[in-house]
Amino acid sequence: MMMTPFQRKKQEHYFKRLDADHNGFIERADFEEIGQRLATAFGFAPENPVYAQIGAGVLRFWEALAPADTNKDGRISLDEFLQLQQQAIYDATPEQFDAHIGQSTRFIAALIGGDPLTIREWRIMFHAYRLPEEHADESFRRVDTNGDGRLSTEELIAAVREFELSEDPNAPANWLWGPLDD
Ligand SMILES: [Ca+2]
Ligand SMILES: [Ca+2]
Ligand SMILES: [Ca+2]
Repeated sequence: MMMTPFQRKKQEHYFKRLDADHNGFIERADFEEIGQRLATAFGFAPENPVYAQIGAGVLRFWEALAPADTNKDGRISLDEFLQLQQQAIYDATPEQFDAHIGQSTRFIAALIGGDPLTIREWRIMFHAYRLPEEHADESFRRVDTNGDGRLSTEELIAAVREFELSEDPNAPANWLWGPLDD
């Protein structure tokens, strides 16, 4: 199924969030920067081996996205990204979709703090990804659907699913990466 205009808007929003240096392309450098910010925010100095481990973990996201670079210029344009998301999400069978979001969500949760995540870890994630930090708490509150002050991986997977698929302009998970309209 072709992604709807609202789904496309959310994918464009997500693309802009991943483009950490805001040059209009997702590149390896964006993920290097996210890894450095994440390791620093967790209090690791560059000489600590954990710093490099975190960086390598974040780079796995880049490696997973790299096949989207169909014109092989070493960076992913918005069009290339939308094409990848169309295939991975909207053309996928429900089983393929679940495997795709389950794997990537578990991986990111493990990287930023495990299961469940605390609000402190969520704020660090917002900082590392250059998401609007003033909205981290509100995003956490909306995605923490059972309101226990912790984000389980299950809640996070449900939020990613809602972000990718929902047509509801008021869906809580529209706030996953901060408000859509900023
Ligand atoms: Ca970039
Ligand atoms: Ca490209
Ligand atoms: Ca919860």
